[in-house]
Amino acid sequence: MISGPLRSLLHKAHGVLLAMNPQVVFVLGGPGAGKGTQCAKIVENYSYTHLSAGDLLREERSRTGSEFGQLIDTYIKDGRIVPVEITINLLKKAMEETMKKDENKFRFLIDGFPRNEDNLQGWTRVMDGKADVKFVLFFNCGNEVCIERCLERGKSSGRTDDNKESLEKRIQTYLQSTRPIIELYEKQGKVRTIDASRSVSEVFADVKSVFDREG
Ligand code: UP5
Ligand code: MG
Repeated sequence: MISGPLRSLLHKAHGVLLAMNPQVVFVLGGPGAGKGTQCAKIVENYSYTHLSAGDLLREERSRTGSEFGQLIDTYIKDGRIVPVEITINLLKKAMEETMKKDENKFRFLIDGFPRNEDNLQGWTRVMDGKADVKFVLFFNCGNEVCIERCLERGKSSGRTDDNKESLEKRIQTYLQSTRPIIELYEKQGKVRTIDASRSVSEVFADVKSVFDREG
C-alpha cells in the first residue's frame, strides 16, 4: 500500500488524481441482527466509513424531488429489495463524496448490501475493478431474536417496516434472496461469521478479532 505523503507526491508528479481503490467490507445478516450497531462500534475503533444501504435508501425516499421516493417507500414496507440501479448509484456517490473530502478515507463498511442476485450483478457491473471487496462480515442470528429486536425497536424507531407484517416479509426475503448470496461468498472463502445472538459487547469482541487480524 502506498502511504499518504507518497501518494500526494505521486499526484503531483502525474498531475492527475491517483486515487486508491476503495476497500470494502460487506456487512450482512438478517433484519435486526445488529449490523448498524456493530458498524457504529467498528467506526469508533478502526478507520472505516459506515454506509448503510438501507439508510441511504431512506434518505433518498425523503429527499424533496426524488423520482424514486414512492417506489422506495413501497419496497421497504413490503420488505422487498429495491432495483439495484437505484441503490448502487447512492452507494457509489457516497463513496466518491467521502474520498473526495478526504483521500485517506478509502475503507468502507457497506451494510445491508448485496442482498440478492440483482444487487450482486449491479455491483459487479458498476464497481468491478473500481473497488476491492476484502471480506463479508456475516452476523448470524436466529429469526426469532431478529424479529424480537426489531419489534422492540419499532416502539420508538418510526421505521415503517418495524412491524409484524413487514418483518415476516423481511425475514422471507432474507432467507430466500440474501442467504444464497452469503453462501456464494462462503464458497470463495470470503465470509467471516459472527454469532450475533449474544450481547452487543460479546458480539463486538469477535468483530474486533476479525478486524485486528485483517481489517
Ligand atoms: N440490538 C442490536 N444488537 C443487539 C444485541 N447484540 N443484543 C440485543 N439487542 C441488540 O439493531 C436492531 C435493534 O436491535 C436495535 O434496537 C438495536 O439496539 C438492537 P440494528 O443494529 O439496527 O440491526 P440491523 O441489522 O442494522 O437491522 P436493520 O433493521 O437495519 O436491518 P435490515 O437489513 O432489515 O434493514 P436495512 O435498513 O438494511 O434495510 C431495510 C430495507 O431497505 C430492506 O428490507 C429493503 O426493503 C431495503 N433495502 C434494499 O432494497 N436494498 C439494499 O441494498 C438495502 C436495503
Ligand atoms: Mg441497519
